[in-house]
Amino acid sequence: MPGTGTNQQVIAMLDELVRLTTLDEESPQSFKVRAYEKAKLGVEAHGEDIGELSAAQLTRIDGIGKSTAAKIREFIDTGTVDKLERLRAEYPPSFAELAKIPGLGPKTLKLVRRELGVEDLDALRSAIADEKLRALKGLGATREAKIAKAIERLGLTGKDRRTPIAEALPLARRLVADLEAVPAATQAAYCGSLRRMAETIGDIDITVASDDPPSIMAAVVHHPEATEIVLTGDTKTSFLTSTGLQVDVRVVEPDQFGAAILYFTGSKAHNIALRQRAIDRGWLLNEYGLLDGDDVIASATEEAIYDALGLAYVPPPMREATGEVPAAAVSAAIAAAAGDRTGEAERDPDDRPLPDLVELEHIQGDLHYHTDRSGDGRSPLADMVAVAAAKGWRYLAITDHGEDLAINGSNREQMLEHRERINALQGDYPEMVILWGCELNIGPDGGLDYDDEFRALFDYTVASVHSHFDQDQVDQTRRIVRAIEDPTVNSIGHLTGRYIGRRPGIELDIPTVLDALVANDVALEINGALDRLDAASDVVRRAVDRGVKLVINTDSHHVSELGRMEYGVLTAQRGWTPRELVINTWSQDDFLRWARSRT
Ligand code: DGT
Ligand code: CA
Ligand code: CA
Ligand code: ZN
Repeated sequence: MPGTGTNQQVIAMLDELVRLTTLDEESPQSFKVRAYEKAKLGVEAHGEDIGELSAAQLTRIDGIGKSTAAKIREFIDTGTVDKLERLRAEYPPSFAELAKIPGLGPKTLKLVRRELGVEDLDALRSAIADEKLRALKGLGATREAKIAKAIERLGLTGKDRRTPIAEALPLARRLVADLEAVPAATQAAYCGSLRRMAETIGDIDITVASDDPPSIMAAVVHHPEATEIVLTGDTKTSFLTSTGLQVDVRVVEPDQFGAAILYFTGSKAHNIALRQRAIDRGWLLNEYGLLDGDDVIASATEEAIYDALGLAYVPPPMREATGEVPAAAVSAAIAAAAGDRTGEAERDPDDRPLPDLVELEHIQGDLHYHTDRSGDGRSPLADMVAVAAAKGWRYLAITDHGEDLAINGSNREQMLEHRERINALQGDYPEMVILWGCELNIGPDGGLDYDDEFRALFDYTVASVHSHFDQDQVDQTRRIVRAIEDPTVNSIGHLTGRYIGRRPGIELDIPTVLDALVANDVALEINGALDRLDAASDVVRRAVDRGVKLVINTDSHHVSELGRMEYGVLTAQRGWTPRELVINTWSQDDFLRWARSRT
């Protein structure tokens, strides 16, 4: 097993077993599927490395049965699992990915394969175009049309297919960690749209610095997640994962690593703007370096290249050629003129520098956070509070679901009892203020849980949409504005309720919503869950332009989910968010003063 992250690789393996076994058994409810799923949750919740555990020891972990333990052991020892290999042979990635299409369950999918010989997306699309699906037993024209629409919605269109960031980013991080651990590698990074925090990804681009490319290529070819090798050469290998996602791995010389990751991060339009600045100076910029004839001006780091081009460093999420290059030039000019008053005076006030961007280390607390008081929460209050304190947070809002969210919500008595338990914990955490909060549910007409008096009791609230996604834009906008205007609401959670690649969010008139947020001094959440990233970065940027206050949250439901804060911050950066607008970068005093002025 290469390098670190054994648990992560086991989780990925179990995930693949879940998907392929669901297809094989034709049901997500099958005993085997549930066994793999439970084992996956067990490994996720298990804090320590499982690489050295025997099969018998593995069964002592919650959720892992005897037969799954044997498979995990087989995987750790041999890098593969016989059962999985057989499933992969039966359901290759290009076929298995069709199971992602809503409305095309395993039974139907296999029927379509058997009757029409459909083995991949292109074949499925032409079968639909030829109206062949509707003729199959139990299907019909309506279902055929639904499936066609679902394919469009997923963006699963042949070469243009895009993968949600929630699937691509964890995989890319595992691959980078494994490649960095190869002795021949000096550095590794994922680049491309993924490093820019785009919501969907065409393919994963990984760059590795090494003097020994063959060793790196060999490690890539033998990686357990490289299901199908597309091409392999001296310095580049491309492969497909089990879900059909393409990964390109390139090896570069260590002293050219900066130029390479700059080039392969893009965007293409950003690269073109940089190259133009190089040309204006009589130089050349490419993936090997910034060059003046045969002389290398800079190549080892991105910072050195930006600096040589007279630019401040541009963080990857901003590299979309939407004004960041001129702004970086202004920033660099200001830095160069620091202390030189004449230079400062001559600056055109329209020439705006890069914002004083929010960073992960600025974050002081989390303000959307669940415990097992919520029906969908998976860790107890004491554990959730302990991991938050370990992060060094100065404030934390416990926001379990209000009573309107069927099954998952809590009634008044349960909430009041919860307050007692929260208050009892406060004494153990003198550095961190723990707020008794609530995630209010925004009803179809904008109404909220409980009544005005009871809601006013909470120290802090986040109000969010969890249902009724189909109303028109006028009604949805009115719904959200009504919630914003409620005096007991501090913030709006996951604005549109979208799940990237699975469910479009509600339609809103964004300027109207942003104006209401400013007028009522309510904060807009950037939810860091990778399948949400909501509000999206383009909405965030419009919010920033209007001075809307923002809050970056994890919406954690389990102690393993606090890492989402980083994704929220990167999304904020993609929306050009300055630190001062983000309320959870504020000091404890400033934040509490603001929160209390509202409710
Ligand atoms: P994706 O994969 O479609 O989500 O988007 P990217 O941005 O990752 O695009 P990709 O994978 O085709 O290429 C990775 C980066 O390589 C891209 O962001 C910029 C750079 N690149 C690729 N082709 C060109 C090119 O023709 N000109 C320039 N200047 N840069 C390129
Ligand atoms: Ca890419
Ligand atoms: Ca690529
Ligand atoms: Zn929540």
